[in-house]
Amino acid sequence: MFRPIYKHAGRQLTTAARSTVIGRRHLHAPVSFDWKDPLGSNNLFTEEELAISETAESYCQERMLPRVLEAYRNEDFDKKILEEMGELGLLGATIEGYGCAGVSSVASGLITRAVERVDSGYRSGYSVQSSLVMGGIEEFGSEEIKEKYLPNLAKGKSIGCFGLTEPNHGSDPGSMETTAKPHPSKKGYFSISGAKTWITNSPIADVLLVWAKLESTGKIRGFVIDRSQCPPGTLETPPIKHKNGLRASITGMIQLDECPVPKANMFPDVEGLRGPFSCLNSARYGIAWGTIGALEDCIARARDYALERKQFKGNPIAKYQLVQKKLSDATTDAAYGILAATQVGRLKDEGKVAPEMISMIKRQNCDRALVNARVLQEIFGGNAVSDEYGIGRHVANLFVTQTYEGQSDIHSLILGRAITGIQAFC
Ligand code: TGC
Ligand code: FAD
Repeated sequence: MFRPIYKHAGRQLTTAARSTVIGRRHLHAPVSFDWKDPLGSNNLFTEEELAISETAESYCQERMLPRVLEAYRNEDFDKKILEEMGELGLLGATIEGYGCAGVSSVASGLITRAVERVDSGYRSGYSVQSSLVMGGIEEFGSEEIKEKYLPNLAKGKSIGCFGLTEPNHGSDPGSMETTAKPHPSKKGYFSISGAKTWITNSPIADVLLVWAKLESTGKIRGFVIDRSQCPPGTLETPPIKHKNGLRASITGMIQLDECPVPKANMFPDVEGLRGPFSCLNSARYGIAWGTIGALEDCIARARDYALERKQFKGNPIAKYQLVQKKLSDATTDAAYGILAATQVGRLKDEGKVAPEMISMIKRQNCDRALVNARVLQEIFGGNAVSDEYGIGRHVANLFVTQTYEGQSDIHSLILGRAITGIQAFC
């Protein structure tokens, strides 16, 4: 009643082809292990994806990395970085048209990984611009809005921010208080009032994608607010200073006081949380790639350090088993993380991705990156405390990545709901 497996194996192949395949298996030269790509994920990428990754990695290592230490110390985001990324076609890279490159989701993941290998703060600026703002406008904006804003956002000539979180509503954005109602004196305009907080790029943003409840329906709608069109006193974006993580990124509030916004700037066809969460799907997917880039940088730094630092009879600390275990754990989690993100990226482009898959890789990769980075930090001993070794910066940043775009426990609940069918949020 059971079919022996040799009858299935090679079923689609002719006998001759099958014996060639089997023969080839034996002819393969032994493959050496590459600690930088432990499970050979590079074999899963197309030539185009590998070329895009190389461009992004070269730019990030040659142009971004030299700036990051000072930027982090001074809590300073150099907005020219977005312009440089725009020149290379890296912004909104999956979008077709409007000056964007139209690459695969895996290619965009590889870009994100390259950026976050340098710093999560730079990746944050990049993700907000590309996935949350450009992605949102591309998915939900009218043609007029797309043509007006996407080309300059793609060049990094204008900067975007995404306002969902409020002072009283973070994990639960559905309870937001920001409202939009018909403007009392400007026909064809809404008047938007409310406050958003912890908003990446807000102090320097030209284009603010803000989510607010329409007073008449109580439904959440998306509004593209153009700073240049806001009368004085109706829009303020004060920075939030003295952060202890993500210091190379700029973060602030959005304060709206009866801000007039043209009705044409409201996303016409999407209402409810589906709007912001659809944008978040892409951004969360990107974070899953990015955090592994940060972890890979921690691994490379820790490995170099462990090979150079000598303790006890002149032995490099890399000789000791406990140190090796730390490197093995981190390298394994990084390799698994890339495979999972690649799989979800492929499914995304085939239209076969469920949001819970994205929750799974966002949660897992952020958590594993943070845990492993924190353990690798121990390899540096006292030097871990010096910012010049870079590891402490990644650890502080990775705490933030585990918190924003849905804190990890929230993603556990999203997964728990999908697994059990029972809602645990409230
Ligand atoms: P819930 O009942 O689950 O859903 C409400 C509506 O939204 C739809 N939906 C989705 N649609 C598309 N993609 C998704 N991932 C979706 N998730 C939900 C859902 O189908 C439903 O649609 P409809 O048409 O039936 O109304 O809503 P809930 O209020 O129970 O949600 C609970 C919860 C916890 C899942 C949600 O609120 C949540 O995810 N909270 C986390 C908040 C969050 O992620 N905030 C991110 C702020 S932005 C940010 O952090 C940017 S940082 C960027 C950087 O610097 O890199
Ligand atoms: P809370 O919602 O108050 O949660 C606090 C804790 O309680 C968390 O551990 C959470 O998991 C837990 N918790 C809450 N509810 C439950 C529950 N039902 N069950 C179990 N545990 C629960 N937002 C934007 O809109 N745009 C941005 O660009 C942006 N950029 C950011 C940049 C930085 C540097 C930071 C730090 C945040 C940014 N955020 C942004 C906000 C971010 O998305 C929120 O901080 C995040 O969603 C968590 O919300 P909260 O801080 O209000 O925490």
